Amino acid sequence: MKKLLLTASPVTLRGVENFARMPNLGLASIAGNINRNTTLPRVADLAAAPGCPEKFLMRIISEFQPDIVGFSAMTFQYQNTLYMVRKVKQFYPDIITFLGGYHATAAYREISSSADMDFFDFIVRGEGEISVRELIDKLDSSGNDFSSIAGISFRNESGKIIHTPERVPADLAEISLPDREARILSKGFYFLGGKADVVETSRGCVFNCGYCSIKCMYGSTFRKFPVERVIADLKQLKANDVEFVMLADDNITLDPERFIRLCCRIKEEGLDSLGYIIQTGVKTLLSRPELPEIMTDAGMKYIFLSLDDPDSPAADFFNTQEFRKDDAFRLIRELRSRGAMIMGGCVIGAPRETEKSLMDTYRFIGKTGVDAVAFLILIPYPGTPVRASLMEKNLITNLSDYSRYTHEYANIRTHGLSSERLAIIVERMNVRYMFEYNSIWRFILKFPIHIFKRFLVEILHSPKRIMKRGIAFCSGLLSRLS
Ligand code: B12
Ligand code: SF4
Repeated sequence: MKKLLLTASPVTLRGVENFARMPNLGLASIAGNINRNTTLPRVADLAAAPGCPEKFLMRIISEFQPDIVGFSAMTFQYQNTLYMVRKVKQFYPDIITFLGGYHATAAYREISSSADMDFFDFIVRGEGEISVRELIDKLDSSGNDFSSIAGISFRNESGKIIHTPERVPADLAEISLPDREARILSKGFYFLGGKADVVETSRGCVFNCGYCSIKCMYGSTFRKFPVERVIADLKQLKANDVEFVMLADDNITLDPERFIRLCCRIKEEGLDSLGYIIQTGVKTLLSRPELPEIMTDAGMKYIFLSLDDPDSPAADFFNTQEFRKDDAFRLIRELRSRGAMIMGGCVIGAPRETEKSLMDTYRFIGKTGVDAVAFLILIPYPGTPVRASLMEKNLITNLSDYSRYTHEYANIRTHGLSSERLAIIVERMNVRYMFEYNSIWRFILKFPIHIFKRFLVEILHSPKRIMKRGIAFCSGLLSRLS
């Protein structure tokens, strides 16, 4: 029997943590799909670790004594993951280490050709459920030839790096439910103060937004889990007193017929008492006029809406979805009148954007009436089309310090705006929006206790940041009053 410890990175963004901390679903899904006769899995999502996450990890390892430790990392988390895997290999050289997730999948060539590969025995690219099962079964057998396992990279016995062919995306009907019982840390995950978890209903997206990492993981596919499997998963969460469920789908309304069927089944099963957080775009939401009513009736009331300005010079460069602005205004009005809270996301930083075009985008978002917005500076993630294009134009100002690949930093410039200028403009847009369009008061009034608690956490953890924000807050307030 092999003991498998799967870990998710403790590095999170304060801005995100202020409203949500979601447990990692991918690791629970791997745990739910390994061979129980050969493997005992545990999942440690270090985002919720008490005290120092690195010390916590070492304690878990000394108690659980795993044979294999797996690390999951998004791009901005990779540097910290590297630090942790080094520690693990230093103290436990016999432990076999896996790296998986988005960064591993997008940047496996870069990682495997660097000294980092000394610390990872295997990189698992793409979906992990079947690769990990096959890999552990192979480790258990006497053979040392891993080249028959699709979607992995490793050093063979003669030291040569082998990348096996890509794994064909799995038939989702064959993926078993996630094993959330395998989680060592199950407390400390929330959405706006309520207990939260994550469920998938589909994987992938067929659009081609140039900044999106999804193609690296799933190619251009859209696969659906059977609706009854989703219902069974949701029932388990409801029985465990979960209040909010993030549906992890990239674009849940891509197939409107199926989405409607799902909403109806949620209602029929009384699962509409849960609050659902979904991600979608204007174009697919507009595809059926009855969608706003059906989805809000089913409890899908927290909507991350991709709201890239269709008239901005960014639209062509990012290749985002086209829609008519009037339709977007009408859609958002209707969703809000049905009790939905809409958080718009708008990526900016295309080469031809100027201060004037950014201001036009700002006004457009203001006119939509969304409850909140995040103006996000484009991140040139490895493996995305925009990275290649911006590299050609020499517009990436930080190519390799991935710890800064969060929307808090500008890692690019435009033809007319330096990184520093872009960062200042975007910070101002985000703060000004809260006051000019009153979104800050809507949140304070709706979730006063949660916001007060997060404010205290911020003061304790990052007094400097809170002071900076406080100054921005006061200047925003003053400009609102003047
Ligand atoms: C849910 C979600 C969130 C949630 C929760 C995140 C969490 N706890 O995991 C929230 C809303 C909090 C969130 C926030 C952010 N997210 Co997010 N998020 C997602 C989303 C939509 C779903 C993740 C998911 O559950 N997928 C389903 C599971 C089953 O798949 P999976 O996680 O990929 O895991 C599989 C494989 O990757 C692999 N695998 C993963 N880990 C490991 C480890 C090992 C050892 C192995 C072998 C295999 C393996 O096997 C798993 C099973 O097949 C993805 C897009 C997507 N569809 O995946 C974006 C995504 C992961 N997020 C992304 C980003 C950028 C962010 C933010 C930085 C955005 C921001 N504006 O600030 C923040 C940072 C959050 C933070 N930690 O502070 C990017 C990552 C890009 C990158 N290259 O790193 C993605 C890919 C979105 C995108 N389309 O570009 N996010
Ligand atoms: S619609 Fe969303 S998930 Fe699909 S490619 Fe664009 S950003 Fe990615």
